[in-house]
Amino acid sequence: MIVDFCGLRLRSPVINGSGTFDAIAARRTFGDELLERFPFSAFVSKTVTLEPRQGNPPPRLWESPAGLINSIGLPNKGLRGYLQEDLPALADLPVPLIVNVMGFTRDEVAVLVQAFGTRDEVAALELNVSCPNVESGMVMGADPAETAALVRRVRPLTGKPLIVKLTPSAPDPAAVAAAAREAGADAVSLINTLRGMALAPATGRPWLGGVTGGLSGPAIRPIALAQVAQVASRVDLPIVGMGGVQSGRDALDLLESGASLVAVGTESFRDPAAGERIEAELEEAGRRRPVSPPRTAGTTVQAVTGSAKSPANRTKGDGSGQRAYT
Ligand code: RRO
Repeated sequence: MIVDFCGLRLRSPVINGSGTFDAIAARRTFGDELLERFPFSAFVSKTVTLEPRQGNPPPRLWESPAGLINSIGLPNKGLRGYLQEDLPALADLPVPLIVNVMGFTRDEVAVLVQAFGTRDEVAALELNVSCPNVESGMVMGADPAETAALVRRVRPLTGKPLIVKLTPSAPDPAAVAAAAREAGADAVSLINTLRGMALAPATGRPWLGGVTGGLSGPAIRPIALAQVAQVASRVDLPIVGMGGVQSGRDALDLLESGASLVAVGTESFRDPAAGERIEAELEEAGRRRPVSPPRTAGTTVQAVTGSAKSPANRTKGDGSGQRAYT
């Protein structure tokens, strides 16, 4: 299932959703076995901001009947700490590294894109314009014009692929995707979480320290499917589809709806090896129900050639947009 995504050659279409798999902690826990059997074909980092952040006060998680509400609040070491401590560790991973960045102003994002966009360890950048857990409550990616202005500002700063992570809360996510494309984005990823809330049973007061949080997991899968299909039908850009993927069938559904890659998120909290399982299930499901040719240029999925365990190589794709799923 070799995939060519924006010039990155990946062993399969299955990657992780930002912030849902801590590769550095997993390396400490599983040792070199993690490198030999890395569960995803590319690794997407947790969001990095310019300055270090503590994140939101606890509690930060609430399990709902079919999902998870998080109010993590972007804890991270900031650009400097990330470059010094995390980037060298992540450069050891056997798959391409996609760094997810977020800023509170366009200038902040520009500094981050410039810094990561010139590093050999980084294969691509994901612009997070969709975090639901910031104090201002403002989400840049809800507005097509704001999103376009951001992409236009940072596009000249790197030759690496720029993926824009969309919010499901935009009135018209396809309009935001179209604006991102016009401004020079190479791909979009969707969906981020949906704002939700839970009350503590004992007090009737909000459970989460951040009061509200982002809902993920199977509860949002139908929304993801609908939004991916809508963006795919209106915008000619490769899509990373995500939202409640738990099985190869779920992944296949997103691919059939127009995604070129699929990201596994909440399921990795339950099973850190979920990516590997879903990759195997997808291969099997794809044999039974082949994916129709894509409507999107810039992505190629080829027949299985060789071991799924072999490290992904980075090569430029031919952008032919042909896809055969066998
Ligand atoms: O850190 C978070 O609270 C968070 C982020 Br950056 C995001 O993009 N989506 C989410 O559900 N939580």
